[in-house]
Amino acid sequence: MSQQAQQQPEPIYLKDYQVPAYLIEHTDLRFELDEEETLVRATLKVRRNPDCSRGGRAPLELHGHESLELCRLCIDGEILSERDFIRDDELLRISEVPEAFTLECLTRIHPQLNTALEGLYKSDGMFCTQCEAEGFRRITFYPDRPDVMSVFRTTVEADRKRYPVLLSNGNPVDSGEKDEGRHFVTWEDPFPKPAYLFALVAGDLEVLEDTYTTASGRAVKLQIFAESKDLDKLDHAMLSLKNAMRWDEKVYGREYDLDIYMIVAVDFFNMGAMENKGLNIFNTSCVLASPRTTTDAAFQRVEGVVAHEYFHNWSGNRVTCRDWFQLSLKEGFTVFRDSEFSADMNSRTVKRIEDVSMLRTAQFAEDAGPMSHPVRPESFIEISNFYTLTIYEKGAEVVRMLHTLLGAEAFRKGSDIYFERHDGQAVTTDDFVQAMADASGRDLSQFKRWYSQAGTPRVEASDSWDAETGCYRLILRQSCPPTPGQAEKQPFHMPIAYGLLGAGGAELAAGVLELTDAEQTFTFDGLAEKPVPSLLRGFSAPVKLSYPYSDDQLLMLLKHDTDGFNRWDAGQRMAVNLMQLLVEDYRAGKALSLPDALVDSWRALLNDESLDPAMVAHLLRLPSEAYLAELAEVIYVDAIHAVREFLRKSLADALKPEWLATYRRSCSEEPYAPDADACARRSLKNLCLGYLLTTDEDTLLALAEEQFNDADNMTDQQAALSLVVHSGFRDAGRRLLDEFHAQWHHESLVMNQWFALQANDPWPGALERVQGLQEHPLFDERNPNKLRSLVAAFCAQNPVNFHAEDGSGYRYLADWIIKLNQQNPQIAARLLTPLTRWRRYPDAAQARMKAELSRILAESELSKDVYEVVSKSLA
Ligand code: B3K
Ligand code: ZN
Repeated sequence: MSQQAQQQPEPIYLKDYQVPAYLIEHTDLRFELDEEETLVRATLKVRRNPDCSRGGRAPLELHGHESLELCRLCIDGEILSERDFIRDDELLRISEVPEAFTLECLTRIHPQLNTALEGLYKSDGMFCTQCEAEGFRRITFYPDRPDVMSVFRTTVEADRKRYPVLLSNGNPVDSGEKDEGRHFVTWEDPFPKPAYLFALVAGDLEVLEDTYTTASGRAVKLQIFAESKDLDKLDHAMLSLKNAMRWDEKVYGREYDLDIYMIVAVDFFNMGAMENKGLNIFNTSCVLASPRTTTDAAFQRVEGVVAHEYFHNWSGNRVTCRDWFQLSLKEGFTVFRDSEFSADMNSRTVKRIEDVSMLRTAQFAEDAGPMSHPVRPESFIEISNFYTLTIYEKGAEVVRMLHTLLGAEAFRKGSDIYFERHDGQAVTTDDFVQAMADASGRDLSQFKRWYSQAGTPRVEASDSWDAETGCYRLILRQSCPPTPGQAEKQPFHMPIAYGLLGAGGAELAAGVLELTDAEQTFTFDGLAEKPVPSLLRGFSAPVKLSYPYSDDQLLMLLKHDTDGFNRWDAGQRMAVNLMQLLVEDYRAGKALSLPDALVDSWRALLNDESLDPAMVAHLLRLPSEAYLAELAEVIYVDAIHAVREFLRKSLADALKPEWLATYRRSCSEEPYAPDADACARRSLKNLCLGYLLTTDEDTLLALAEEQFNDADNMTDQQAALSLVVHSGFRDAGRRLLDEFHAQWHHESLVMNQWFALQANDPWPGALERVQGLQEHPLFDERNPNKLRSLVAAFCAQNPVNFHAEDGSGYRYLADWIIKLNQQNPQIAARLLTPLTRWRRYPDAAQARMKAELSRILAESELSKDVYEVVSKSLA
């Protein structure tokens, strides 16, 4: 083995799991926060785990990041010398310890130098933490694994003037003054928790307060903290929180357990938010909202994320994960819970369309790429790389399938059993499925393959009809492509919700089929006519289902299917079929043409004022370039873009009066509200404006400018801006960008949108413009939101420019990865995604993408995060 190979990080395996040798009964933490250095005093009550078969032979193992400066270590008051323990990059091992003892540990850390944003760090002027998954080991030496649960008492001490607000988990139990203008607050959290749920915040913050009375009559204080300039943007989060609390009582019978629930908004954050017990920490982008500064999409994201983190209090905190291979236990279940909540609060069909669109583009692409992994992975090098669409979104689909198979009542019974049986425990996905099996009496052993087998299954449907006997047969065949480490797959147990429709659209039968074999035939007798099958209603399983539909059959489903999701999907299937043919024509140098039938059906949709605007807005949106790319054998980026633009412009020209009339009809004088109906109207209106602008007519530019100037909400203003910027009106685009900048330069989140819509501008020269924007005073490469709005928006949402033939886009991304590798490894690894998909592109592009991946791999001192993604991509 070469020297280099020896130093490469090794994966850890689920099969190697061992129970912890020691448990922590109580954790007392004292933080002395300071600008230069922070002192952390940890006092742990430790005892041997009676369930550990290694008994007294097992050393005490504490995780400790290499950045920790160990000042003092004592056992039962005796100071340990360097000979008493061994420390490497990751662990501190003490080989001989008593059965039960007190461990004291004094550690020095430097939060102000922490650019990885894991552990304790500074976001603008405040201190905050992020401990999931393995950030606590950057704060002190500790068994930083989710199956070690402890009661915490935390004292935070800091300068009173700079840090008047001092927060941690649980309830405040003491506070007071110290010398030299310092003060302290002590917090106690009575619920045992793993270290990943620990949180601390210190800053100069304002608060919005409210109270919530639980179903059993307990009053809970609700507090949302933010910088004073953002105090006016917290109402929507507060309302969402109260709605989520009520919903969880009603739908799952789950009440909140502490007397206080706090949320803090911070600007520097690697992901959306974090469910720390009683003290959620949120990226500002997922909690702040006001009509003038926030789009409808962001209002809905705030509602969804606030609910998600709240729901974790049961699915995650009260019942947590045994190890990180079980991550989807809490994430898949909680995403399922938050998506059902959002469906209940808004439009169920629209929510399902949005979720499935994301799953089918991004998660399916992940599952077809080098990072493909099962919902319960077998191994990982860096757990941060496994906060994926597969764990979250596919994990939620797996829970949804259980809900479909068991029915709402048995599912609820199963969730009651799960929460009651495992309250206060760290458990596995098997435990979850077992609770569902016990509640329903069903054998779910085959179903569990959804947790262990990766890849997107395919289901091929065909049928036969016997007119004489009225017997209809539906044949379903399933298969699943190989994924890394899994060449062969066993059949899945999948619910296929269906309906059978007569020629006139009447529903002849409906239900749920259970497909368990590689091939299965389902027989329906006594039908008067050959039906058209509506399959996979509501997207009842996360699979690619094919059936040889004719356009006429799809049109019939589009008009008559009682399942809203499948009505939309019928339209998508028609559009995808057409676009795939046009891509071939384009590549063969043939002229593109727009079929009259499409124009006629869209005209009918636009003219039918009785239809739900939300549905119409979705039906008239062409499948995205990303979705067509995911479906393609080889991705021809320019052809896909050209075809989609051709269709947009042709449909705009052919239906101009209809677009204009629908636009006008969808304008409203009502004051702004982010409810489902109003959002649907705005979405349809802005869709129409987008088509209209492709016609390059000055009067329509004037219409967009008028909307930009007169809008009383960010949805309409930003839509007008981005449509003009992305249109052929280049001068007007630049002018509006300047005006928008002048109006909003003081609003950081609004400026992120301003960056992003320039970064994903498909016109030539985007890379130079993005590079220019990196010099903008508001761009800050240490802030993940800024990196996402410029670098990620360019690399992941601007395919034509990112895949430019000169390789400039690939080089640009690789340069960023190399720069961020040390500075913020989590963000670096995440930004890498577009390069990892190289196998899907034509040969010349493949070679250029691989060359950049190899250049990254050749860097010395690659973080585990980046090493894992790059090495797996090249394998
Ligand atoms: N549990 C956190 C995610 C933590 C990510 C750590 N790299 C947010 C959530 O899913 O609710
Ligand atoms: Zn979560």
